[in-house]
Amino acid sequence: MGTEYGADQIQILEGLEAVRKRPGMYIGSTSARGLHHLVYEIVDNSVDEALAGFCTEIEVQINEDNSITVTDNGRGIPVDIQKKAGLPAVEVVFTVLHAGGKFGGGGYKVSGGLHGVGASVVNALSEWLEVNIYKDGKIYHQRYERGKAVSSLEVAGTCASDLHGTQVIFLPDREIFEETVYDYDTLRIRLQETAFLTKALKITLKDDREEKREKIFHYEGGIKEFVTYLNKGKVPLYDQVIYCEGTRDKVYVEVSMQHNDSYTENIYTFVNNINTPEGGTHLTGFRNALTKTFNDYARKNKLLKDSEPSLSGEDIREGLTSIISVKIEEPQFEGQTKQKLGNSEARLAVDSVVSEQLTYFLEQNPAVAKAMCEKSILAQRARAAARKARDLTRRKTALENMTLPGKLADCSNKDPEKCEIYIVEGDSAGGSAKTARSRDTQAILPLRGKILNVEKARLDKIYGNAEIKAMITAFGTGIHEDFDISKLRYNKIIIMTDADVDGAHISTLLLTFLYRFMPELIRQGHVYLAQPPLYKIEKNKRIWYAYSDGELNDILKEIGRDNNNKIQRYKGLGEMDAEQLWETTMDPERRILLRVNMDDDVISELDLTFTTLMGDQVEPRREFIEANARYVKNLDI
Ligand code: TTJ
Repeated sequence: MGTEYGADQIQILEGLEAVRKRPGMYIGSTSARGLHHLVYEIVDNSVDEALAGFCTEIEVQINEDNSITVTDNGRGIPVDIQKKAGLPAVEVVFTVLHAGGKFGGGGYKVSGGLHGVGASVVNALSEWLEVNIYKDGKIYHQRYERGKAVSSLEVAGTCASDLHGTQVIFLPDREIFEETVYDYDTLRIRLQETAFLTKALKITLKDDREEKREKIFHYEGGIKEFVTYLNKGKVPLYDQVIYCEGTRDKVYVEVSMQHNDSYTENIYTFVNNINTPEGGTHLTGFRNALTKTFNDYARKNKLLKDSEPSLSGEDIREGLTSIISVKIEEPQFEGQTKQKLGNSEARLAVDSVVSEQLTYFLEQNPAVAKAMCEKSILAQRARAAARKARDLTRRKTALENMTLPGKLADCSNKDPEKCEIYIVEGDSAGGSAKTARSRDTQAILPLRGKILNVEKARLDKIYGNAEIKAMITAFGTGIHEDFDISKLRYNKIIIMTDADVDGAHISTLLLTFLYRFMPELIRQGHVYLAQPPLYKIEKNKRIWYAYSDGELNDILKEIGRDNNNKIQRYKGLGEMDAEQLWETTMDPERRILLRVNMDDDVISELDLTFTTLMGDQVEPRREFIEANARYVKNLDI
């Protein structure tokens, strides 16, 4: 084996060559994102085995050389010869394109999402990959290099006769990937999400590199615990997490939900464990059921008088955290990014399961029903007030072309592509920035004091807020359903705050606003954080700026640490004069900008930071501020 090539083998090799030639077609990208995708592809096979009821534990280990080991305790990939290919089934899994998930038949498969491409693609993109299968007292082993088998499947040893499972070890190919260092937190977030979605499955993540770490994710309550986790740091409106579960027309439905005292809706939907950020039929079914069931209950129990209007879906969903998870045999994905569920049977199934079980829940828990109803009625009133305020601003747009805010020092260039706007904390820093800027392309909008936390205010108050109004008019795009990216007046929106804890907090509040009201701006990469220096070092009339403590040390090492340098620690933007501000933070040739990212694949770090950490409780918020830099990843110079 491995030396004689039949027609089948040649086809196989051509298939994997195609993967190596155009990796992006198969895993989306060869950046860090694609690198992490390899792990998900492999782990998804074990999750399928768990969904089939044969695997209870998965361990993922990042090894010292950034190779990855995935081990499960499932039945083990079949090792018998597959007639069609004349090869052991396991070899087919790793060498034939799209062979993944074809064994056993039936059941729900995780693979099938955007890049659910199977193990052979991971193999093709790995410098080497080894598989060990524990089955019937034997350990089967095979090794591949850049997709090609370099040994035949052989029994490499014996094991206890009741031991069973699969282990895969692979090293992503440095010839293919621009980034080959795994990020623990990226894997942690995704694996935790998978564990929440797969009730009782235990997933261990180990980091065996310099900084040893280990985390076990194991949730008996599944998505019920997911909601509790998402509501951490907020005040729940009632103690219970409502949970509905059932199967209709072969669609397995699970829904969990709980209201908190905030005003935002946080609903995450999944199909076969794959996040569907654009929603789809399962979400529609849920919304229908919730609105109808709740109104029916409220009327029947006189929480709503006959004379009062029905509560809208939006009113009922205010402050709702919910997970909708369906498992379906043949999911159909629609929409521009193929992230929206299209199967109509999913709508009917979710509607039916939720209607039935929510009705029962409300009848059993009248106090919860009452709390939900009171909150919804308040939401309804606030929405009416907000509508009035918004209609006013809308009319303005139509009639007088909306005047730009007075505090805005706009740029003279009229080509949005070339323009950028600095959102600056405080009037004094705003003043320096106005002097420092390049008038042609840089606009400055100074904001005063604390920015409103949109997670903790109702719409009417938000629309009435001067700073928020100023930003909305300056950007030009409108918000929510009115949002129109083609009207964006600046290609870059740059948040510039002091490099301290207060500054970090203000950045967060601003990002929260952008994230909730104009998420497309972040998604399309228009939002940046300016990076003012932390230190100025002066020696013999020469000046250095350091943007981190590490950099300060490097500079001091280079120029020598002595009494002749005067080191200045910048406490705020205000301590810099206009020229310094320009040199260090605003000059497009010299500044450092951090682009704010949003990853739609998983409930992103950004999402979690906002949902878990922007709430009322003090401790998580402090944690957030300390970890503030984490959700800002791409470096753009
Ligand atoms: C399929 O149906 C027959 C019995 O074995 C089933 C199977 O293939 N199970 C399975 C595959 N468990 N674990 C895997 C697997 C694990 C890893 C880490 C990687 C791959 C490609 C598959």
